Amino acid sequence: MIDGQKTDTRKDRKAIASLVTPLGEGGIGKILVSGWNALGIVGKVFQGKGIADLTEAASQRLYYGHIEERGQKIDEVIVHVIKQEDSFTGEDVVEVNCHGGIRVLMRIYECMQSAGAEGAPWNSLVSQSFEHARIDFVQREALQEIVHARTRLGVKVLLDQYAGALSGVLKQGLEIIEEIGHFFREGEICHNDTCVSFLTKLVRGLLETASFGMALTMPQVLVILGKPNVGKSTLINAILGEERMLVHHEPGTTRDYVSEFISVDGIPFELVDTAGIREAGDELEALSIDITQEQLRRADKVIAVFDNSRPFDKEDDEILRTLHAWLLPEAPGDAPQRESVHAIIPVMNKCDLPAILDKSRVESMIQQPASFLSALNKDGLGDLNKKLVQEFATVYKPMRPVVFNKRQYQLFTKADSLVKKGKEHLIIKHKTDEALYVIDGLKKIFTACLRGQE
Ligand SMILES: Nc1nc2c(ncn2[C@@H]2O[C@H](COP(=O)(O)OP(=O)(O)OP(=O)(O)O)[C@@H](O)[C@H]2O)c(=O)[nH]1
Ligand SMILES: [Mg+2]
Repeated sequence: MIDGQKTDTRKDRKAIASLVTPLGEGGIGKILVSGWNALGIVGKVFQGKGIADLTEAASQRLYYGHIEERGQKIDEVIVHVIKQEDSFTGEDVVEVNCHGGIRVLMRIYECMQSAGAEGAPWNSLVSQSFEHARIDFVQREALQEIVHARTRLGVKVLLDQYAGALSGVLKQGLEIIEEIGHFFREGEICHNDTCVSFLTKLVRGLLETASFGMALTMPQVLVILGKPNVGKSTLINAILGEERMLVHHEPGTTRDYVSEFISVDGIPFELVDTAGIREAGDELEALSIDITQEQLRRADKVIAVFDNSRPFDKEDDEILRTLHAWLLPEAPGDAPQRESVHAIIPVMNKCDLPAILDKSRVESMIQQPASFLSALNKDGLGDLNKKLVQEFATVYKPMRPVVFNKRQYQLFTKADSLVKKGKEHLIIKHKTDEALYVIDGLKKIFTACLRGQE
């Protein structure tokens, strides 16, 4: 009876068909059909060479043939059959490899739907895999992030998390939590102090990887700010290594903002050039300054550029005031939004010319040592790059567990404060109730991280 019910729910669920390659011109396109009856569905429209009925296909085999609808050939294809026991989704999978191109791909996609599959985005396959416990929630998140990764390092770290680096440590943590819990419930001898200190280190260690991991999956917005003509666009060109930004000796060259993605030691940034801030002379200038302010609001970091070859003036002062306002809390009473330590990087540009600027005016306000460089000659960029990534441990070791999104970060922040608050209870053996409360809380957090519940 129970078995019968199981089979029914399985059969109630429709197979899904997903376009797993982008719709566009290309040598090959791929559609995946996944579900208990995937072979039957594809079999309705597949005329294979040497195989009359696709449901009799062997797992992990390729079959050549055509997709046909009402006797009309739609495309020449190679299908790859992967039976449930071998498949990523945990259900039977048929990969239909056809020619690339919007028309062919869409037509076959429609055929699969007429044959009984439900059209779904590619990440539904990842969800199916999660539902069948082929992967846990952290692995699912890693897999979904890989397609958005901007740098090679990002892909590497996410692939390791998909392979189970973070999940492994979480499972290890759960075992330790169980062990400590067991001690309190049964009063058995265990090396409790060692367990607790191991757990504390584990949570702390994971939390410390979060800024690195989140920087990989959510590129920081890096805004270049400065009064007109200090060399902002030249600096961006130097960083990008190409003449992308419009540079001109007249102040006010950049009117709109331009952004580009860059990688510094594998950490992605969205680099935003802006119009120089100063008192607006005309309406167009006022508009470009508004656009700069708007970009500033979404900035995670600011490179504040000053001209080292000219005296500090009212316009530079305006930049310092703008930066000061940027650091302030959004509403009175809120915590400051940004830590000034890593958020503002002062840059003295045009160091190929004699130094005139009084740098102490800048450094005293920003409280950061400035980078001295010449954007024109591409001199001194190494120091700036170092400052951009100084807060991230970019020397990555294979299979290191890394916290890589906000959800995980928030869970570990909770775990960290729980461990901190409950540490004494966990070590002092007679405070059983308090200890069990902490243990229960930690167990919930670790489980939520692995299974995806709140
Ligand atoms: N000597 C020297 N000149 C530079 C340097 N960097 C930029 N310049 C020159 O300064 C002028 C202005 O450069 P831009 O990069 O357009 O300056 P900007 O800050 O983007 O100016 P706006 O877009 O007008 O706000 C150009 O003539 C550049 O060639 C430098 O390091 N040394
Ligand atoms: Mg410019």
